[in-house]
Amino acid sequence: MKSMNAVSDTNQRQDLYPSRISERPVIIERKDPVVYSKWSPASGISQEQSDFYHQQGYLFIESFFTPSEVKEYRDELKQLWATSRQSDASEVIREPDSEEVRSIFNVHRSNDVFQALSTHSKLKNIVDYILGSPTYIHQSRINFKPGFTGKEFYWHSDFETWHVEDGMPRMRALSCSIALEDNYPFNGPLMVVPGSHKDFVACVGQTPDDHYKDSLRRQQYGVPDQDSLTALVKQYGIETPVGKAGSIVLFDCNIMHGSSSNISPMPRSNVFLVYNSVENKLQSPYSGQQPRPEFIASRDE
Ligand code: 6CS
Ligand code: FE
Repeated sequence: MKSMNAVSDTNQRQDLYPSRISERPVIIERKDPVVYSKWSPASGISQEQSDFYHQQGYLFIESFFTPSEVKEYRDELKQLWATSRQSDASEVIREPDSEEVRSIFNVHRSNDVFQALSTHSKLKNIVDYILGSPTYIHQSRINFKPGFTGKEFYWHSDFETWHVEDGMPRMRALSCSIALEDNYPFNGPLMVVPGSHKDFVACVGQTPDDHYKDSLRRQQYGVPDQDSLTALVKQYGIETPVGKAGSIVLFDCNIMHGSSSNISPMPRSNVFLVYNSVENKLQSPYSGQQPRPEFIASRDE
């Protein structure tokens, strides 16, 4: 019954950001705001920072968390890493070519420390300001990128996947990446194409069923074609916002981003928290396929 509803929903509603439908890539202009509230001194960031986020689609904040908070999160992360190596839980995602742990999903529900982190008031205040409403966690994960062996995340817009595979209707979500190790230009940090959040790159190719089982190890569908990427990077360039453990990067759901593998000896581990507006709850996936599991895309606050 559920899938019948999904199909009729899909037939009736308008898709503002169609992707993985046409055989040719197209770039569609963003139809949604970036910063949803009017700035005030209570917003948690300065007006300059808010304007920067609006223009560039991301914001880097150094020393956002205190050294003792960072220690608490890092100790917890190390424990999780150790226990998850033996685990066969579906929340634990392995590297594409080995059994090393790449990501652990759903940590805001499965772990008390990360649950508390996800509702950290200083962070939530900024997120709710940008998205202009109360928010909830759409996805949480820890990404490990150990020295020498940590693998890349190819270029993508998160929103493209969340729209097509999870049924997120509008661009009213953002990610917060929290550095738990020092990030350098050479240990596979996040790379963003600043300003690209204003363009939606519709991707080619049909989504295979249960795509997430492969895509979370190595994404091959819902990635932009090389000509579109070249055009974006020619226009906007690439930035690598890096800083010490405890720094954060807030980035819009549609900014083009990725990260390289880590052949340096320095590990890179981050916590990713994705917040979505309560006004932007998930519907049935725009692909018409089955929704991904709850541990990847929350349908329940
Ligand atoms: O699947 C997701 O939700 C996220 N993970 C990947 C590898 N790409 C899209 C999105 O960022
Ligand atoms: Fe991403």
